[in-house]
Amino acid sequence: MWTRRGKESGWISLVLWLCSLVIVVLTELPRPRGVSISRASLYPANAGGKFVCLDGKKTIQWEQVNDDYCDCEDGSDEPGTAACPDGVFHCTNAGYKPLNLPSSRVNDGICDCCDASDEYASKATCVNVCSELGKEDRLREKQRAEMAKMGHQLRTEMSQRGKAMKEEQRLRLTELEKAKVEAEALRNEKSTIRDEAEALENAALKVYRDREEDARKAKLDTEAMNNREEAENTFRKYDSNQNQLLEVVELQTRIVFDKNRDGEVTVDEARFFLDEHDQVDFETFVTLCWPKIKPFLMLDSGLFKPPSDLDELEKEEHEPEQYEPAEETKLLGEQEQGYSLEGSEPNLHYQTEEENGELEQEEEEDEEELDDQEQEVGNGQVEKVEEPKVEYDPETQELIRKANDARNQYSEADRHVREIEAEMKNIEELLNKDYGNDEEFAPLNGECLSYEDREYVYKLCPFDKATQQPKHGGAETRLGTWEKWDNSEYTAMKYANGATCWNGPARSVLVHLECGLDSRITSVAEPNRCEYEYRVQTPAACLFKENGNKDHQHDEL
Ligand code: MAN
Repeated sequence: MWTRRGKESGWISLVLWLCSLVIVVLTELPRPRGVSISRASLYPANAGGKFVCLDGKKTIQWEQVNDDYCDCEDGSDEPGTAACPDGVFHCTNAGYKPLNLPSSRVNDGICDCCDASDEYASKATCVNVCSELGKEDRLREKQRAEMAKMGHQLRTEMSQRGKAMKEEQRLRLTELEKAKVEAEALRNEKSTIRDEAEALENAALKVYRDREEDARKAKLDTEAMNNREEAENTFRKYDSNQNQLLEVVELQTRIVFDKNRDGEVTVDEARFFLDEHDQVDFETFVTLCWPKIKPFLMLDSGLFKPPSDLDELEKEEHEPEQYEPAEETKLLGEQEQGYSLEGSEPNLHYQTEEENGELEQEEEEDEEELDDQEQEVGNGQVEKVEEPKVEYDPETQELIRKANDARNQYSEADRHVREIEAEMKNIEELLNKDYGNDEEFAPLNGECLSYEDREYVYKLCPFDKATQQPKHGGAETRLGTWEKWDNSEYTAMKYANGATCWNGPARSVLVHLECGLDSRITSVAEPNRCEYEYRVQTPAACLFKENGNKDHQHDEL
């Protein structure tokens, strides 16, 4: 009596035996040489001793089939010889893979079929090696299937990790959404506190600002008054006949107005300073003439100096004076050197001793003013100098401190909101990425694979970028940024918009994905300039189908 297991193995043996019987019967199925089993029915031996060419154009005697003479136009009467030019010879190759050959290879002295059937009448000594080849092939197929199975297992693990990672990120996103609401509420609170503190600070500082503004206005008023007073003094001094009018002749006696320094003040020179009038009253003098005369006198006193004067002045300090100034005026170094002043620009360097005294005092004041805002540094450049800090009363200081504190706290709260938003954006991008049918490619996100050839180190950071780094120095080149899957089967990725080639396109990479037990780049090529192809193996690409995994279906065995 058979046990259950015994019964099962008995059935299996029976099925196998029957299969072998079918195989033997099929292999032996009578048919002309070079015809496959599937086409045997096209060559019926019992058709009244006739054969109809497969294109139906001609009927010949059955004996003419494979008689080494081509009768049919389509070559169908000579499947087992080389007689017809377009004939096809079929090797059964029992135990291995069947093969169709161009019939010209029949008996050509080269063993094409592993069962030696193509060289039945040649000198070639072909041996039937189909069984060995079949064995090797089956072993290879078995190993491939095992690898595919293992790869599939690894793919499943990757898919589980990918799904878990996405789930984790979804949870994190929910957490962040909540945290964002809280952080925004805190930021609003800090914003209100800051606004209140700033309002108090502003109110306190306004007192100081108003004070400063009043001081500034007062200073301007004083300056205007001083200017008018100065103008009035100058007017009175030059109005020698005291008739309250300043006339051309009166200015002509003042050598300071000798613009071209020819030793005489001409009518034109005097009229220039009187704004082209022959005489002016005080009000006209203040508004129209004083603005011309004052800078002229200031320049004359040495307050404004042309840059080239510096050398001359330095020289003057070391050389004895060679020219004694005239009674009322003192001639500075520039005139000694014949420094010529043309046009209307007030460039003269004459000044009265009296003027000199007044203006020196002004100069000192002005220098002090300059000290407040700017200071000349070594190489003649002017550097801003901070105005002296206002001393605030303790209460204002406390309000400023509180406002600063409130501003800092607001910035901190705002920074926190922004950090949360940035993390949310990253997660959303990650969740929206297509990582394959089962998220199997997700674990590759964030990893980088590299590959070295003779010249470069190539990198691929899946879903991010592909790069190329020269091994012997030089900067890394971006070959492309993740663009998309290149097909719906998830077997090719596209990285585009890399660094542009000189006179060429932007670099790009096509990544071919193949099944492998680990993830790595197996080769890199540049088939066209700046167009790269990576081959990458990864378990994520191992799609094992129980029945459909055989690439080569044996149609006969
Ligand atoms: C570099 C590399 C090469 C590329 C040339 C194009 O040398 O990126 O791969 O072909 O530039 O000029």
